[in-house]
Amino acid sequence: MTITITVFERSPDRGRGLARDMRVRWALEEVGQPYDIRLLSLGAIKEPAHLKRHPFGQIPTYEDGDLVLFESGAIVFHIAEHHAGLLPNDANARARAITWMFAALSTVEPPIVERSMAMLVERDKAWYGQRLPLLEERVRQRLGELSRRLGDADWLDDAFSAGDLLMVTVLRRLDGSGMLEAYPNLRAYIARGEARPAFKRAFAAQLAVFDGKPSTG
Ligand SMILES: N[C@@H](CCC(=O)N[C@@H](CS)C(=O)NCC(=O)O)C(=O)O
Repeated sequence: MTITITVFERSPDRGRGLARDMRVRWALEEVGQPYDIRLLSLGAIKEPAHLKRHPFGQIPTYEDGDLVLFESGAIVFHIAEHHAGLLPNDANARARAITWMFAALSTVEPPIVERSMAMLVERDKAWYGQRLPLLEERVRQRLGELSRRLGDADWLDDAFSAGDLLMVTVLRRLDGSGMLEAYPNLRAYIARGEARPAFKRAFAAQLAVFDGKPSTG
């Protein structure tokens, strides 16, 4: 049974690799699992057929036979649990890698998304000028803390893991914001993630959809 994931038929980020199917594509590439894609419009993700897959009407989803999953973190975790390469075998190292997965999605991503959403939908509000610096300060706080913890290590906990995969995709959302400039080790960390052959294959596959040349992974 081939894995099928849902992705946007027209990428709102104009092919920058930020839509969250990128995480799933990258994880599948890391473990060498082929997959098909189901292209969906922004309208189709809110229709009953997709709401059966995803209660919140979003992408990505993951289908493998009878199993249907949503939430990029849960999907990456499922892939990592069933294939070698994304979680260490040692029990404690594995628990730490899973901790970093949660940290990426529940501690680092929210302030980054909050800032982007404000820039997208609150620009015309009277209070926008006062709110934005507060949101940026929250992002900077997390970046500073993460930067201190990473130090000069290559990855968050010894070998590359699903924790790094998620953290790199989260940090990439700040691309073009200028906010990463103050953290050279985080920029190098992102670049190390992007240099992985599996990332490059995933990025090319997502970009191909934006360019109108979709291919499966
Ligand atoms: N927490 C979810 C977030 C999913 C999400 O926000 N997906 C975006 C694309 S990256 C989406 O479908 N946005 C359209 C919408 O929410 O209507 C996950 O990690 O999978």
